[in-house]
Amino acid sequence: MIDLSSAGKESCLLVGVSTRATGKLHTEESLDELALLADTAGAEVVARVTQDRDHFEAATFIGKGKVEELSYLVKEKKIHLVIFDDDLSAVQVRNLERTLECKVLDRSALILDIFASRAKSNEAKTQVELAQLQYLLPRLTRQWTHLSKQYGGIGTKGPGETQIETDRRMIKTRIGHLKEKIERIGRQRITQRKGRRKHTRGAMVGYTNAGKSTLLNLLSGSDVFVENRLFATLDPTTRLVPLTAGQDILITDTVGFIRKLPHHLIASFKSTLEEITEADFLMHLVDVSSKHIEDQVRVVRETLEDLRGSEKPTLMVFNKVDLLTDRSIIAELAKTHPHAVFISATRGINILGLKESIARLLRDEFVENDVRISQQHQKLISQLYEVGEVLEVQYENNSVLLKIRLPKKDTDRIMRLVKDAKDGVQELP
Ligand SMILES: Nc1nc2c(ncn2[C@@H]2O[C@H](COP(=O)(O)OP(=O)(O)OP(=O)(O)O)[C@@H](O)[C@H]2O)c(=O)[nH]1
Ligand SMILES: [Mg+2]
Repeated sequence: MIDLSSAGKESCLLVGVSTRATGKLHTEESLDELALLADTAGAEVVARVTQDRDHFEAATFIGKGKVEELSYLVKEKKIHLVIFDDDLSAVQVRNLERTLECKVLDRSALILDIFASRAKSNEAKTQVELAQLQYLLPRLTRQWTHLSKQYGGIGTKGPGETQIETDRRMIKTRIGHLKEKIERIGRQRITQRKGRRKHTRGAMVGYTNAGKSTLLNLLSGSDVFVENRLFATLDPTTRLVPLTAGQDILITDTVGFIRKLPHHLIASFKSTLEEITEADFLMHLVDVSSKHIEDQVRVVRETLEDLRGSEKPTLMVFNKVDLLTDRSIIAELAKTHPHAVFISATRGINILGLKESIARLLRDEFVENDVRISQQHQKLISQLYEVGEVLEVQYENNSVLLKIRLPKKDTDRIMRLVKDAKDGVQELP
């Protein structure tokens, strides 16, 4: 076993493969990000290797010559860890570890490891453990067990250490328990959200490190953890934000996204991510100083599509304008994103403009309706109070007249219920 406490940081080597489809530049960018991930995980990147290749070896992912080159580098530079930017199969990891005689991880395993070290709350820990076990299950072999015990450190913490020795069946049972636990936590969340129904709710989404938590702190005067590293936030935090005189809204800040976010992670963070899908509107925060703006915007949009949150009314917010030396980018982005707002959360630039844009979006996305219902339909009346904001009430004979503001997306459904009530349909859902 290598004693990492005395050896300091684990030294690592990054490996990327560019195909004709992805191109060299894209691979380099993706490796830059992998280097940031490795740094966040506590490793020191000492070398990176790329290969142009249009087909992958079933046994080793990269070609034989490249494996030899890696093997040489690992010995020469005393490398503990080789990280591949693409997903590897269990067989590929096993073969590579055997030849290179060191630990081999892929990007998904690295991200899972970061999440494991970042998870603080019971909920986040449970979700990460579930994702790790699901990732591990098909990779669980005697060889892997042996290597993880031998090397320790990045990629082998969390449930790995305690669960790896137990058999597959026990892991499956554990997965079942974790799923139940997450479902229980999810139900508590629904109850909490119901309590917040009175306010319009927004969720902050964006690439990791875009400045979501910084902005929430500024808007609400709170103290959410902020750090210039990836995945500082795993647990959702909701805060009351004064929008205009007389209107407060709730904004939730949650986990950031990244390229190739492991599928298991998204699936097990379902209850956390529901804070996004259940919100009335989204603020998509983008780091305008990044070299890869459009790429990051695309990744966030694709992830939202997976979560079925892409239909929400969304305000694009370009943050960190204070870091721009070339301000022509703003004019360009304003053309492609006509309703976007440009701000700096740390410098407090254009925060008033941001609040005005949110208020405008809310005006555009919510509609006022006049509704007349017989007073006998108490259940429906209270439902209307739950879904919308009642602006005026009048009583006329046996009827109630409501002026109500409803989200556009709910209007059809609610108005259909009102019509059914009028037509004498007894059973209301
Ligand atoms: N220069 C500058 N830095 C900013 C600005 N907003 C945020 N930052 C910095 O960007 C880094 C990341 O900020 P966070 O608020 O933690 O970002 P996040 O989007 O919550 O990140 P995750 O929780 O990791 O997804 C921190 O070092 C912030 O100080 C800004 O307007 N200008
Ligand atoms: Mg954050």
